[in-house]
Amino acid sequence: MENTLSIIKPEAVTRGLCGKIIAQIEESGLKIIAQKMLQMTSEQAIRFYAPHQGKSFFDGLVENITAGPIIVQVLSGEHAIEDYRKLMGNTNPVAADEGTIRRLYGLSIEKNAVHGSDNSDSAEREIAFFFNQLEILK
Ligand code: 3AN
Repeated sequence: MENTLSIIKPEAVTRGLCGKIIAQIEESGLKIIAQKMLQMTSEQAIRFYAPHQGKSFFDGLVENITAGPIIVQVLSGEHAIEDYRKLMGNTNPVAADEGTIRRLYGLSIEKNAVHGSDNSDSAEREIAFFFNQLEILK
């Protein structure tokens, strides 16, 4: 089994979309094996998004992710990383396939409702950023 980190971003949480997004995740067959709600500080966000440091959109990334509460989850599945990226859809909601989370609920490329790890190394780093082993179901 493979694990991936999911974030339901502030623009989705404040618009009351958590239930719908979580239902879509569950219906896809991905299993939620850890979940919590929190609000990131700027320092935490800068650390979390360190791989994007130097990119033109970095400051906006930090601003958006700290704008309100988020839900962080560990999702499990045989191909959880790829499956969740398919379920999320393209980074830019207007380019995302019909029925994907970002197409349905994303507002813009900056406010695209959800985050999912993009490979196994980042999944490991991102999961460890938010969860300790005791918080993740086996
Ligand atoms: P994804 O989340 O689809 O893996 P990444 O990892 O390339 O996309 O980018 C991380 C986040 O940065 C995206 N979720 C999006 O919110 C933001 N982002 C990516 N590309 C751009 C861009 N060209 N302009 C503004 N924000 C961007």
